[in-house]
Amino acid sequence: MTLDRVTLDRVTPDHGDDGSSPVGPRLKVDIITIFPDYLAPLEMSLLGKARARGLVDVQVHDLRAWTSDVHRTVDDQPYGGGPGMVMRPEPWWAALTTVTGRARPDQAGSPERPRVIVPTPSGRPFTQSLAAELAAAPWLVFCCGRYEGIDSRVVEAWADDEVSIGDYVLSGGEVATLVMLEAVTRLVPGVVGNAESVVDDSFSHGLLEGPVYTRPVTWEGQDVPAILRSGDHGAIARWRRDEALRRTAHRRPDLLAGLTLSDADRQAIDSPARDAADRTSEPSTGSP
Ligand code: 6GU
Repeated sequence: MTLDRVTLDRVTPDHGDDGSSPVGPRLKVDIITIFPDYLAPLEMSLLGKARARGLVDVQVHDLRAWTSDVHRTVDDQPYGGGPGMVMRPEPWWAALTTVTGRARPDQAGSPERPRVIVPTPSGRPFTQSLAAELAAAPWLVFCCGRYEGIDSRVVEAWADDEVSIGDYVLSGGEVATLVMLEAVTRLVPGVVGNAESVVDDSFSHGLLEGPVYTRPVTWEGQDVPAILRSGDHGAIARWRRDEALRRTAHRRPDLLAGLTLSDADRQAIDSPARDAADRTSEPSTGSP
């Protein structure tokens, strides 16, 4: 696949049987990067389908289109010295004015203003609740930095959020943007067929999801827990919550701190874990 300046074109809605609206996408996304090819996975899977159905509209822009020198330079040495390079403000400023349709970040009068997000390891944590917030926005712009980051004057002026996807360092914001967009777009109404599967996910209740099973009932000498085959929906719901509580207590005790637990919940946590991974691994320290 060849991806150039505006590579992943805006898609015309096809009025599919999902009831997607002919009035336009639920979510518009612009991504600015020096590596448009990195965003190729956006064509695939659930998000690719959502785009084909016109629910989500994604455009990828090559930052170098807004350079004016023959070498299309996007970086320069950092003031104050130190290793690495910093992304120059000029191409970013020009890209953001074009993509947002605003001459300046604070321009009054333009009706629609996108939420501008800068992925960076020094950002605030990306969480399920931020994903839900972004999924409710009409328009997002992701600015993918490379090297030591983007000149801070651009970020100060344009960014609504600086966001990190975890406590490790990636070489650029592209993969972080893919991660965030996968989490965000599945929350856009109509993208995931079964709305319940979105609600039921790990983190939506503040707990990790417990183990899941399908046929056959016996595999490699291990049976599916009998309770899941009992037809007793109350007992199944209690069992699932107990498993979720035990798993969360073991793997992510930090998540439990923020929850209000019943006596039954506490009892589940205090009884021995039955999950294979929980039996064999060292207890979690609570820090990532
Ligand atoms: Cl959002 N960007 C980069 N470059 N590294 C990261 C990150 C983001 N989140 C965690 N590490």
